Amino acid sequence: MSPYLHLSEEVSAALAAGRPVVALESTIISHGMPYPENVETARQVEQLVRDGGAVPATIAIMDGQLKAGLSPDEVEQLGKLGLAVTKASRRDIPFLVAQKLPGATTVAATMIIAEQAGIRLFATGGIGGVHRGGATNFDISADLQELARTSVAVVCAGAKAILDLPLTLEYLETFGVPVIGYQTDEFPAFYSRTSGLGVDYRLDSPAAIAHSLRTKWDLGLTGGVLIANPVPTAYSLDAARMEAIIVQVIQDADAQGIKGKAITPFLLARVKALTAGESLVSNIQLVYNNARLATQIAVAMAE
Ligand code: PSU
Ligand code: MN
Repeated sequence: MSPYLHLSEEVSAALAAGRPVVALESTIISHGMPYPENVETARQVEQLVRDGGAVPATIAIMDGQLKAGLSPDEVEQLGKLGLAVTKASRRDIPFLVAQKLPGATTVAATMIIAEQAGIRLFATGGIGGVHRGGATNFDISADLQELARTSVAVVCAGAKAILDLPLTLEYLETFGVPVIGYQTDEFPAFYSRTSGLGVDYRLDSPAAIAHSLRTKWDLGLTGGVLIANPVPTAYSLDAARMEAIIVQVIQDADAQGIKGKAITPFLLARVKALTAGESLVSNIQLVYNNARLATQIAVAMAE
């Protein structure tokens, strides 16, 4: 095991015994939601994973180590520091470790650390993707490249409608990343259950998903898999209404010259403001829903 990797006792014991473990990211804690909802959500997600019979491994960079499994104090720290913690993707990992600075791991960085730890299932809210205008501005999340190369399955509610969803799916197709729809034929759009776009394979049970994942990796086909799980109906927001809000917030970002990795957190916060907090409620519920499904798949894979 890498000397930089630090597993909590609980995570380490579960992995050694072949018991199910679910990875969770920390950018969503520090950059994706406001305090204290972020910390409350992170704790609740861990509880849901435990209730489902798996061990949660929240992942972050701290004290010069890649950590899988955080203490409640560490989660609190990441949530309170918020934007003061560096948003860490693949490129950032060595510098944060070398300088012993904290890093909130994105989907990409969380996948890397999960794979090193031997964790195959990861639950989040939504992945990064090709941004609108991506064909000319090249704003394509490093999450997509990570899905192409790193063998971890990511359960998400699709990609946020702030992105260009058709281009995001094209990109995944080019890099051989399968997109599974859980009990749906449609790729969900994060706050909404529908996008008008399809998935590659619809699978209706955690066991069927577990079987496909095992088969892919047994075949020697390395790389990630995207499992798209629509937000529960009760928390789904109207797609047309969200589209109008998103067009507005992207204009705000352009007008304020927001660039690079600051864009996603900026857009999320603006959407929350323009929906009077409704988007945050929806965001929290879809994360819970994804944690439950990832746990069921992890349990099925351990059987
Ligand atoms: N989805 C959320 N909230 C978030 C993110 C995704 O509901 O905060 C984060 C994830 O950590 C994802 C990152 O990896 O946004 C993508 O950022 P970028 O577009 O800069 O690659
Ligand atoms: Mn970007």
